[in-house]
Amino acid sequence: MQKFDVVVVGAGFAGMYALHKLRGLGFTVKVVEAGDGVGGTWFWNRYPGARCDVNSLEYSYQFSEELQQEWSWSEKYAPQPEIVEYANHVADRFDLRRDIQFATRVISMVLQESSRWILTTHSEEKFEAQFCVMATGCLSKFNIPKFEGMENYAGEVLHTGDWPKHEVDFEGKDVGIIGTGSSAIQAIPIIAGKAKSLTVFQRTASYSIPAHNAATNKEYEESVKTNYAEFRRSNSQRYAALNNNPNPVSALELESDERHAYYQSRWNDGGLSFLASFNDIGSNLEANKTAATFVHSKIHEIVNDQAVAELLCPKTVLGCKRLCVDTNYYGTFNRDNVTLVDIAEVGIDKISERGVIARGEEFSFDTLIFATGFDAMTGALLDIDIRGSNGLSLKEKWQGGPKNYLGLTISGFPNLFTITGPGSPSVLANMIVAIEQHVEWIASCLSYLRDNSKQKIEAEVTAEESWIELVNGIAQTTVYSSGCNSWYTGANIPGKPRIFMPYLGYPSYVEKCESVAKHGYSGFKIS
Ligand code: N01
Repeated sequence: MQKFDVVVVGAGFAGMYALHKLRGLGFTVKVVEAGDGVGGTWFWNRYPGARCDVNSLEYSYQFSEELQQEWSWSEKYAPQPEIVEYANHVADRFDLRRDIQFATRVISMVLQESSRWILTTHSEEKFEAQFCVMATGCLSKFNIPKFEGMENYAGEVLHTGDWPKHEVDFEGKDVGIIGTGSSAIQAIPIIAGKAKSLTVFQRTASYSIPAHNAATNKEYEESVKTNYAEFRRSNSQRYAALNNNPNPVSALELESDERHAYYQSRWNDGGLSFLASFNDIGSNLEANKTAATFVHSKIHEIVNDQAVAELLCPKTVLGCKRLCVDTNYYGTFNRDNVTLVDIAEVGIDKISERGVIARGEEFSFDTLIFATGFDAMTGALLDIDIRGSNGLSLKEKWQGGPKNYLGLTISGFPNLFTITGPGSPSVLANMIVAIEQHVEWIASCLSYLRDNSKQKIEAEVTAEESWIELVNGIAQTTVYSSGCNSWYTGANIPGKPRIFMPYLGYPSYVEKCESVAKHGYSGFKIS
């Protein structure tokens, strides 16, 4: 059995940086990755139109000044192949591959009395490690709902989160797509331009803001690179660690015309910074409604058929589900070959041999695409049979919902760390910024243990309980407490416990992590 100080599960952006950082500190590290390449979510999500919705000058590593100076993004929002190219460049540049074992899925992890972990892979290979770092991703276990008759469908089936490596040919084909979240919203305009027909099954309409993507503005790139460190530092002070130009004014302070004009300017800028148009969109339902009403007006302006436009207008609180960023999404519904099927009230009856039966009608397809999302944040972790102290399984521990401390450690599971786990800012912050912060905190913690000749660290139950209370308490002060249904709460997976998982507010999270470390890892038992 191969033995290491640390085994990292996953070679996405989190696993790659964990390897680089920990190896640099002199730990022996092995990364085990299910896919046959690096890049994690960007490795798997190869659907047409996939691209980042955070400016690539921000959605990139900052741990190496040389790396961030030498790499140039071709577009403001890099497309998926370029992000994978970047991941490969990082893997080569920092010689990561020699410590990554690809095409290897970890299926179980068992804590030994020695507080070391034994990991077993799908091919019965075993690794032993003193510490495990779970870099398994928040959106990596894709979800195909259990529709009746699935097994009967004879056409091609695809999922946006597990897209084939070869190019899918849509030419002359009748295509159906279920779901209208971020993935579908990016894929629909591209597929519509290729397929003979595209039928979109919408259960819940999404708010989407135009990306206005463009080739990288070289002047802007240069200005950022002139003082990249300061650019990163100032972004990290922002709520979501994004350079989103927050407006400190309440939406309710302005007259309606003035407010509309301001929303229009944000719409023209495009992207996620729309959420920062006013300081209370995320905390006050009345303010939120003004943003929603503005987006509704845009949808009605863009879409010719007003009945279709009305169906595309979300009735939910803006931001409850992740805001989408698109290129010509709403306008795609003006095409003759695109049909919107509203299944909000009725759902999908079943899948037949030829396609989908909904609203009492059968829709026949050559290709059926599931853009039905993920068992988010906990799915990939719970897919592994993780057994901690006294044989307790993580599944049992989390049967009422995920509980942990700092989003990084779980009581009963010593020497195990999660990156961008539930209870961390992760998906509601710039992911790569959050990843680097988590990795650096873990690296400092392991160095501290080594320097103090300690073998074991475990979150205290009371610290964990207070943390969950804190995460929920913060969410209660926002519009997320208004009954939001989304993968943030587990609501998209039938039977999954409902709990708001992300920690809201990157800067205050960092402060808490730093304070814990500064106070000798308060809230942890160390031995
Ligand atoms: O998944 P989703 P996604 N019957 O869960 C529908 C990130 N991301 O892959 O809303 C019918 O958002 C479901 O309907 P409803 C980003 O964080 C980022 O699109 O549950 N429909 C919904 O419309 C994003 O939030 C980027 O009613 C069913 C859709 O499927 C996250 O990934 C790009 C159904 C799922 O939407 C996930 O996005 C892409 C059922 N039984 C993704 N079950 C960028 O960076 C589900 N649906 C740009």
